Amino acid sequence: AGINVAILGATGAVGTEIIQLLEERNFPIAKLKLLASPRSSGQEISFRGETLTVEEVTADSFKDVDLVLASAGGSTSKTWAQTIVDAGAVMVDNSSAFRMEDNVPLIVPEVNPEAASQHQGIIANPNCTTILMGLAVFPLHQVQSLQRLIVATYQSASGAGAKAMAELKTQAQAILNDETPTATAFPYPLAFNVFPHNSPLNEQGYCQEEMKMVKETRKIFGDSQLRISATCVRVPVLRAHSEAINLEFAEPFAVGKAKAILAEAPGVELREDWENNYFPMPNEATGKDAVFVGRIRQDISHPCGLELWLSGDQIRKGAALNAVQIAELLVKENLLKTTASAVSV
Ligand code: A2P
Ligand code: 11C
Repeated sequence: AGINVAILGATGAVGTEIIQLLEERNFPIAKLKLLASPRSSGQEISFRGETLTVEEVTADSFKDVDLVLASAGGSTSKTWAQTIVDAGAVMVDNSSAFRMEDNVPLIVPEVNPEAASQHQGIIANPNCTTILMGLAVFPLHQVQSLQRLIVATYQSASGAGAKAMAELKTQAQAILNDETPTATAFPYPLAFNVFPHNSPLNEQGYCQEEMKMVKETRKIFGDSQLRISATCVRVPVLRAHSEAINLEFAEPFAVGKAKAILAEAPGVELREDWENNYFPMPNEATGKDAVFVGRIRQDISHPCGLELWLSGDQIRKGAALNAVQIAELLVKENLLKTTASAVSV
């Protein structure tokens, strides 16, 4: 048999990685359809030794499709979601469009795979920073309930797509040539610079990216009261995000115990060499599936606090890999069917 799969946003940073992962992980595909905007219609992409042609997404695109992996931005997802569900396909959506909808499971397979069975046609892939944080924090939260989480992010250009990655390189080159860098994908030049995440600010002074970390983590952990505060910052790294995380528990959490738990945690790789001051770095996390976690230490300001540091590939586990793992979960649990039109989008 095999599954008919469509990738919406096949030419983007995440779409490109999804195609590679489907091949690498031998996902049981009967037919793969590559969809994007009219701009890239006709572009050729190779998959399993075959050359596939990118098509413009239209109302007919989803006929005979079982699974859509969407990564073309929130507005494109909103435009096509109902058509996809009406066609009887399941949509795994990488955008933020439906994440907080009650009838849309928001899934990190290592954390809350059981939520997949509740889907009504759409499953959302969380924000990259949320996924990476969830992998490191949930195994500890399961052992000792978390009281409060404070996080600061160091986010790469890839979070803003392929254009932003190209722009970072161009800007770096311009600066090395003593030229003035220009910025279009970002509001300011990112090369040799850092700035707070540029998503819209709310009345409390938090940007949208920060509130995604708060709300999405609560939904995935199934704890609507979890106290979280985030500061999201863009750094001139191409494609892996890092995070400094402070965790407060009700009781002291022994550092050795936390390390032992994280050494066994799915999707996590412990990386620390204290003698050599060697800890996770985004350039080493790039292209890797695991989230690298290290620098786990007692918070000297709080007896029940732990500090940790992580780096994880934003495009891979932060987006494409998580989406493909959700697809694998749907196949494994026989959930690749939908009660068409049950979802309101
Ligand atoms: P295209 O290459 O035709 O613009 P990234 O996040 O790396 O910028 O990628 C965004 C992806 O979403 C690309 O594949 C892009 O296709 C696709 N995309 C953007 N806008 C649309 C749209 N209106 N309809 C379909 N695909 C879109
Ligand atoms: C960033 N995390 O790094 C964002 C991009 O909700 O999926 C992805 C936004 C999202 O800027």
